[in-house]
Amino acid sequence: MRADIVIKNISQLITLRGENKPRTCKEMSQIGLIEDGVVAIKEDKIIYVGQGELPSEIVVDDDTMIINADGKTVTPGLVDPHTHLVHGGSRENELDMKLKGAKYLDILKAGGGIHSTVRATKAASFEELFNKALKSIDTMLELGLTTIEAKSGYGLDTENELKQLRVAKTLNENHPIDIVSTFLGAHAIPMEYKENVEDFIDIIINDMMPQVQKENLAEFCDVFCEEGVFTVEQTRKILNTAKQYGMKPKIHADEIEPLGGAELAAEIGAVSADHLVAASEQGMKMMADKGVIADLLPATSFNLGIGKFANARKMIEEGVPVALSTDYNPGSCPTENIQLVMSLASLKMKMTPEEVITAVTINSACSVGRQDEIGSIMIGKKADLAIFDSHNLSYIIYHFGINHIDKVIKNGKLVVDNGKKINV
Ligand code: IZC
Ligand code: ZN
Repeated sequence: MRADIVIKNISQLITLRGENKPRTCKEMSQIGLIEDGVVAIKEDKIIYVGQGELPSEIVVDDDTMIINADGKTVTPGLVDPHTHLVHGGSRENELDMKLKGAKYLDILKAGGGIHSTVRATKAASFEELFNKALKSIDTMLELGLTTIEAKSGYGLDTENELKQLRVAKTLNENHPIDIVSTFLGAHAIPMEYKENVEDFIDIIINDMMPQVQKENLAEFCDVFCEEGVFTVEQTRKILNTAKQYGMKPKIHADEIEPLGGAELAAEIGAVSADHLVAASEQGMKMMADKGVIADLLPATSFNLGIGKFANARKMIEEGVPVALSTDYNPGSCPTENIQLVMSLASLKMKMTPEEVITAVTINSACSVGRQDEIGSIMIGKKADLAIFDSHNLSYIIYHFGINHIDKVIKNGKLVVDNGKKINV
């Protein structure tokens, strides 16, 4: 078979080969490392993965692009399963409040936080939202991400929730990064519904959800289950209804207060429970039992400055599959940098480099339901690859805060070279 692209002399080829299932416990350390690795690609698929030279059945001709990756590390394209990509405005005004001691939930309660981004998102046109999000996904691509999840949640009315989701859909159709959409109409309670939350939930269920389904705008549904936002009962009702509309549940669970979000995620069979900084041990055990993925977001803990990180070690030891995300959003985590998240996961949550790379590839692919196509470097899978200018995996995590990407291949096409997006 003729190869379109060959990557050879790879110092560390991290395949993550194995079953297309979430990995936990010791499986999170089994990364399928090949030294002096070689990968061949035809069209948008991987056709060979091995060591040393290519076998004779893989034909290389004058048109084959040969990439010499001597001194470099190759991983599956990274996957970010939790972002709030599409939004208007920014919230640098909260920095000063935070420095003076204001808490995230107090700012929200006073009509700032998510509410201020809702105002900016409603005021923004489709084009403005598109252009702002485009800048962010270009950055994400240059950092090695090839698939991301993106949530709505800054419209909080039907028209503006749909506007956000349509922006994500159009971006998906026009950008190398694949975007998996999540409907997060239950992200905050609009100030005018403070005294009658059930009326707002009725709008989410009876107005927003049918429209989202009709236009096929979201695969997942998420709820911000938190003190002063949506209760466990309300979250249960919203997500059980979402299932009837064909959306798979995710939960912003136990981010700040231990409400029982982890337990609820297990009870309703959520694909993932995200944050879990305050999750109970019982909740973790229930998640392990039901195979709910823990999407952990250590850059959010870092930025909120609460000094508390999710107990990743306990989760991995209890058998919960762990994924990692940026949580890119204008409030609690204004960064697109998944490589910084990888360093924070290691430094602050004591995850090993092997566990970290598992968490941003196959486990995060599972968290967005794409494990059969992406998340590992195996014959037949999509040719989504990240090439790091680093002799080994540990160096990427140890040398923190910068972009180590040399090249990115998405769907079998070179889309980033020398760390910069190229026009394809
Ligand atoms: O805009 O503050 N936690 N949602 C739940 C967020 C953070 C995003 C925001
Ligand atoms: Zn979030």
